[in-house]
Amino acid sequence: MHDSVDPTREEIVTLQTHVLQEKRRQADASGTLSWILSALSISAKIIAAQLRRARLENVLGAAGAENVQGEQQQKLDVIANNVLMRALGARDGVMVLASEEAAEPVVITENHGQERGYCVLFDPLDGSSNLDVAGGVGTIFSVLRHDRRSSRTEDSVLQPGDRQVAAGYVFYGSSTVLVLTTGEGVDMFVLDTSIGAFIRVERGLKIPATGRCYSLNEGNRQSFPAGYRAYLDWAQQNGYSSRYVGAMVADVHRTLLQGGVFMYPPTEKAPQGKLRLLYEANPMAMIIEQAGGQASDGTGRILEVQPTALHQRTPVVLGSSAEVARVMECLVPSPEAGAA
Ligand code: P6P
Repeated sequence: MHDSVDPTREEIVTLQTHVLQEKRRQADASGTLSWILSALSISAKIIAAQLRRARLENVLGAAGAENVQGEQQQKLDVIANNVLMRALGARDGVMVLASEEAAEPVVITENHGQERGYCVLFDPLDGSSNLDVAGGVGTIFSVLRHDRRSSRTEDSVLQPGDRQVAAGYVFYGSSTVLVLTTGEGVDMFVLDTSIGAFIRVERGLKIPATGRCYSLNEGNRQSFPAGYRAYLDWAQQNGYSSRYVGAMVADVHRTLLQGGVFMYPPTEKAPQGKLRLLYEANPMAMIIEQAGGQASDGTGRILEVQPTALHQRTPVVLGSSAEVARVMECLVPSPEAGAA
């Protein structure tokens, strides 16, 4: 005998319904941001479908070119980038697109009339080197309003992360998960491929306040600044676990759901860290802070950094508040600690 299900308790909310609900809550919303989020959703579905068939259709492996980062582009990096450029470039309200795969921002339109347009920045396929081993990869996105004070339209992307109006990621793992914030909490959606829709599975997601797990590439330990090495000694003496996929979306997604701390410290090879501020660190920092966690560049909030270049990099320490605080105690010992 099935318990009677109260139909009003089991509301089925798709990403589209959720976006429309959010728009209705914001009196001045014109719907342009909703259109942009819809384009990101369509892009995610297309990319997910491409990834699932990559090995079968021989689109794995290197594309035979390097991106602006000097990294070997994977074929699917190029495919994912093209999908996002096409889907977003056709949407009313998009003024500038910026991608990890493009040296410069792409200006879609110089003027969006009265209403301010938007800039969308993205890493189309983060962690793509994991693809050849069927590992988790992701798309990371950040949405800013166009800054009319910018002398050049493309410079509008150089805004601190605090100015993001939306941010999130798509994790292509055992399921395709989209995690989104528009500044009022974090919501999570899972793609139901049988109906081609993202279904909301978490509303107001919060990161656990603690988590006895750290996530970083320990192969770089010898070139970490001393404070990071001191933290690792402390964590290992206190029974912490280590988890590291090598794809930021996978590592941050696990940290968001289970707690802990994810880091990419400065190294000799990457003195400013490896991760990019505008389309990796900022969107992830907004998600983590909106979920109640913290995101630092090792000295201060990532979201307060004033960018000076599209592809600039930053150290990253993000996750559960208590765990980030512990790392910061090692990086920036308090005067009391020195006196103790
Ligand atoms: P490493 C993937 O190449 C990436 O940009 C991030 O997704 C990931 O967190 C990091 O680099 C991994 O870098 O040096 O540990 O392989």
